[in-house]
Amino acid sequence: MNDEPSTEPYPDLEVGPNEDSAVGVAGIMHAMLPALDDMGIGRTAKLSLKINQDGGFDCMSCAWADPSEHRHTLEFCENGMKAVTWEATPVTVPTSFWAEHSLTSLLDKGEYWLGQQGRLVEPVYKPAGSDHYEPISWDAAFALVGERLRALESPDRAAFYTSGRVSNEAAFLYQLFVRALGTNNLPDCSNMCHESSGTALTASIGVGKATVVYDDFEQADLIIVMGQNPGTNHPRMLGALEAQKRRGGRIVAVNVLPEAGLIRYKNPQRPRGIVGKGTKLADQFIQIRSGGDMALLQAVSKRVLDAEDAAPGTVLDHEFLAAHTEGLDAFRAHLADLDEAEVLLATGITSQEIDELADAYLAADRVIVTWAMGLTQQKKSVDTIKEIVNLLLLRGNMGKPGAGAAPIRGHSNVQGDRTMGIWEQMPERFLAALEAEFGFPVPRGHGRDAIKTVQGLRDGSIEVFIAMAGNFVAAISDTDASEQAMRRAKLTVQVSTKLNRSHVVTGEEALILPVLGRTEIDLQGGVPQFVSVEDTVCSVHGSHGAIPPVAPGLLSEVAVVCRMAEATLGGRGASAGERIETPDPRASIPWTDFECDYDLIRERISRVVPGFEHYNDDVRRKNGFELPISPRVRRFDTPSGKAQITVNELEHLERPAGRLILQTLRSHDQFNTTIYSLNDRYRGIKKGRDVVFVHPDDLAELGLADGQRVDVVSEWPGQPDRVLRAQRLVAYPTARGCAAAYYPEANVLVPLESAADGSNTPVSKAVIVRLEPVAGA
Ligand SMILES: Nc1nc2c(c(=O)[nH]1)N[C@H]1C(S)=C(S)[C@@H](COP(=O)(O)OP(=O)(O)OC[C@H]3O[C@@H](n4cnc5c(=O)[nH]c(N)nc54)[C@H](O)[C@@H]3O)O[C@H]1N2
Ligand SMILES: Nc1nc2c(c(=O)[nH]1)N[C@H]1C(S)=C(S)[C@@H](COP(=O)(O)OP(=O)(O)OC[C@H]3O[C@@H](n4cnc5c(=O)[nH]c(N)nc54)[C@H](O)[C@@H]3O)O[C@H]1N2
Ligand code: SF4
Ligand SMILES: [Mo]
Repeated sequence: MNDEPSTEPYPDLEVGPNEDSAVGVAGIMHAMLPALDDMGIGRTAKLSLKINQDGGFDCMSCAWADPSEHRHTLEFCENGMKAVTWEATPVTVPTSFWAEHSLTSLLDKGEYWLGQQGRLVEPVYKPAGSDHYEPISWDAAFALVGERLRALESPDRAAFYTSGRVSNEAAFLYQLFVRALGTNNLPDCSNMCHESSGTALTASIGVGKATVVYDDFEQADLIIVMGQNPGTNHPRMLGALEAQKRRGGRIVAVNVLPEAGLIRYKNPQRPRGIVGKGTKLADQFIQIRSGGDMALLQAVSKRVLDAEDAAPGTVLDHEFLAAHTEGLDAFRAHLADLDEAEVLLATGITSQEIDELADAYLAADRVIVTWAMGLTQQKKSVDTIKEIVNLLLLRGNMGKPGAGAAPIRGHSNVQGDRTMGIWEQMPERFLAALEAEFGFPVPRGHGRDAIKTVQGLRDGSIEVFIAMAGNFVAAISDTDASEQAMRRAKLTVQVSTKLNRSHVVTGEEALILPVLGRTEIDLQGGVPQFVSVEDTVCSVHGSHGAIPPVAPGLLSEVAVVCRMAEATLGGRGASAGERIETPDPRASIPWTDFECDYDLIRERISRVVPGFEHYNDDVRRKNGFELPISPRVRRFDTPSGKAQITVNELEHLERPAGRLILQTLRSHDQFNTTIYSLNDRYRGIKKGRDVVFVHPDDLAELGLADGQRVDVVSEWPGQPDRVLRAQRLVAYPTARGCAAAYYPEANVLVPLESAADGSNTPVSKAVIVRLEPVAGA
């Protein structure tokens, strides 16, 4: 470990009461004023009218879907506007910056400051032994990448990270390049995010995606929102929830925290949202103990089965179960022994609350369950999500309008990236199709995921790390260990729009390759190109840049991939740096053509990826097209052809005496590692991030007080303590025994070894910590 994990001190921190409603005019004002300030009126107006519109650009923030019909003139939310403003700022990093700032000096700067420096506009290179980046030409930069990759003993000694903002077109070419090079080392942000959802859903229903479309939300009788804070992270989802409420639907929120957006919503598009109290959203709010969801779901399923026993033939959807599922009997036998006392201990709620949820479930013909990180970043995430599927299947809540499973994705194109092959373990079907289309032997062994990449960097088996977007060292768990590992790399390359921590913590040699953002017009040979993305309900549509690039000479992500590939593979071979004998098909992948005309990329995709057969036509349709998802038509592509009702051993997190279970989460003014401002309006925090939220009764029990400063210490057997220094305690209505602190700062506390069973996702939502008062504070 480093001696002192770095956190920024915030001398002006203010703590006020938390709020119980989200958005409204205040929200839009909060977004528009900084936008006007940073971008000016012309840029702001142009971008506001183009965001999420047909023929405009896709909001680069979250993966929430756009309405299929009836779009508003202004079709975005507060946090979408913050993301646009952050990217489309006219401020750029000047050439003098690199000479003025050593890497060592930049280590003291936080993500907020780094982002404030503006857009990256020229490629820069840090030679081995130097403490500074310096400008480098594009050609020299690509030549260097090619040389270093070809010099590797094996392509498996490089890892190629992707963050979920990357377009389908760039992602497809990137994985093509990586597989042509000869490795499946394609870790991505999904490994830290919804991997658990993909793993569970694929096992249970044969596909790792949502089984609902946009319009299903409005038609649901009941929506259960679990482990998700939509008011901040998917704000326009509140509009869909409000629409469902207006049709008489019910909502149950299951969360550790009373998040404002789950309780009440003031829709700025409707008069009531501007002047009134807004719409009450959650009919029932279940304040669950961290990690208690599996117990809750099993307990509800048991009540459903009991109801069936009491009135045989009337409760379960027998027709559906018989035709489309297997495993019911074993499930029933397993739940017969469910120990209610253990459930109550795991969830921290009462039997009556569980009854109420079960009654709501039984009363509804159409149920959707949505979830996000509160469920996926737990030790037992995969089994928990399988229990969601179990519950839904019991009453046939899949493959009918208004019903289904809906993991709500994070990054705006994280799902599309996976569809395009960004995954270290793509299925054989995809790899074979890629091989047939391009004619080179595609590697088959599984590659490295995010955690295994850090382990490879640490033990020296990964020497080159290349990242398409993202901020890997800040996003991955165990910051100190991960940073130390990254420093062992021979070369690190970051393809980015703005500065972040991953540019500062580098390998021996390092490159930053700046790219166009989604707001910007992408001209190739004078012809504007567009890209495409897939949202959380598998709808694919185009994204067209709206404003001129912030500086001349920036390349698109597609161009960067093409040139990197050309410089690496052009006539040269996959393994051991050997020359590929022509006509090796790898040497003839037409990278230059792809760079000039993105239709050519989509044409190749249409021959490799199912659902994209008419890509170039379909993507040009108004509002794009929907991918076929088998469970929506009650087809389950599991080995037996049936949806699996699974048996999962109940396990919950034990909390040792004097300890708390800490979750790491997002403030309202950040996008992952990007910090827009130091405020977290709904939770009452201003001008600072060095806080830890704890229940007042737990504070009292631990002999601590609101306002006091504490070191937050995480423990892992056999390892030295990990410490987040001097956080201000905030008495907060979280579930008892649970605490919360902001990600990415709190990543210093998450042990690399602490990962979800089956998905290897870092357990970012359940870190056992103790709080130690800071002397004199
Ligand atoms: N503005 C903005 N939008 C974003 C992002 C952003 O950073 N900013 N990030 C994007 C990305 S990549 C993602 S993945 C999503 C993340 O979207 P979320 O998953 O909503 O993000 P988190 O802030 O991690 O919030 C986790 C929620 O789960 C709850 N929770 C924690 N533990 C448990 C538990 O054990 N059980 C239950 N039931 N609840 C629990 C927390 O209290 C919190 O409300 O948002 C995306 N959208
Ligand atoms: N403790 C803890 N850790 C977590 C989480 C948590 O809840 N708790 N959440 C996890 C989750 S869900 C995720 S998804 C990961 C996120 O991990 P990442 O996706 O790696 O992180 P981001 O902060 O989204 O990446 C932001 C950077 O992307 C670059 N960027 C932005 N836009 C573009 C673009 O258009 N093109 C290019 N090339 N670059 C761009 C910018 O340089 C910016 O600094 O973090 C994970 N880590
Ligand atoms: S809900 Fe998500 S995608 Fe939609 S405008 Fe808001 S931030 Fe952007
Ligand atoms: Mo995410």
